[in-house]
Amino acid sequence: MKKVLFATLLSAASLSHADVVVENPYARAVPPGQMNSAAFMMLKNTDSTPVALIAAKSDVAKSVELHNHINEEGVMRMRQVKEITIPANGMTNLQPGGYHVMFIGLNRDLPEGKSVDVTLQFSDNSSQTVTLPVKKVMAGMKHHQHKH
Ligand SMILES: [Cu+2]
Repeated sequence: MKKVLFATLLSAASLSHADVVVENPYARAVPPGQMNSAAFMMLKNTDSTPVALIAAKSDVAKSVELHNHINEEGVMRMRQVKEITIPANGMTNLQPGGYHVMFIGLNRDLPEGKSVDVTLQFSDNSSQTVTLPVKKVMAGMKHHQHKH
């Protein structure tokens, strides 16, 4: 159903998404009551021109943003970014401590073992919906919380 709606919105655009390959996507499991979480994945660009992830959507959270971590004088802070570029014939890794898709205001709990659908929109007007397993994320995640 969602995909049909999306296809209508993008009717004039190419629906091909052969250029970007999404590998190993997952969402971070969080304890019940937690407001925010994040998703990570490897984005591979198989085309000879750069492309960018420009938006992400999901019904799992009230708002979904693209974020990066920036080290400011030794303190890791999250910043919203307009886009995440994937170089020509290259790859960009969304990982804990770096780029991520931020879920703000979770609409439901995210225990390990569940899954989340996220639609990724790219600068070439392509989009794709991926199903992310919810996993526990170990190292490096202390910095990820919105507590600073
Ligand atoms: Cu974030």
